[in-house]
Amino acid sequence: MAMSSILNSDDIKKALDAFAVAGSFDHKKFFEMVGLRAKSADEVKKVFATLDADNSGYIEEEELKFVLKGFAKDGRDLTDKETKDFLTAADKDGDGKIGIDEFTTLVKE
Ligand SMILES: [Ca+2]
Ligand SMILES: [Ca+2]
Repeated sequence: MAMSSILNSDDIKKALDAFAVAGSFDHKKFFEMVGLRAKSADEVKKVFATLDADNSGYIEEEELKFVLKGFAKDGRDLTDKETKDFLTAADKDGDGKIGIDEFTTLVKE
């Protein structure tokens, strides 16, 4: 599933540019800029499936580090701190990975 079939590729590019500097990532603003907040639960689910590279049903810390590459091939890696902060914000049940319910909550909150 290509992200560009769900989200507008210009919006993705703008969002990636906005957080191009290492350490500047803000998932709330990012999800808003790429238009994900306005998407249906079904579309959010498709985005989740794309980011879950190994189809484990969860986005693990290793996948989260490369989450921006899931949106566009030239997306940068998140720093370790950005990855940890992102995971902490998303992982409501504390199992160290992000499930679909947690992802949906994160996108919409
Ligand atoms: Ca996974
Ligand atoms: Ca979790």
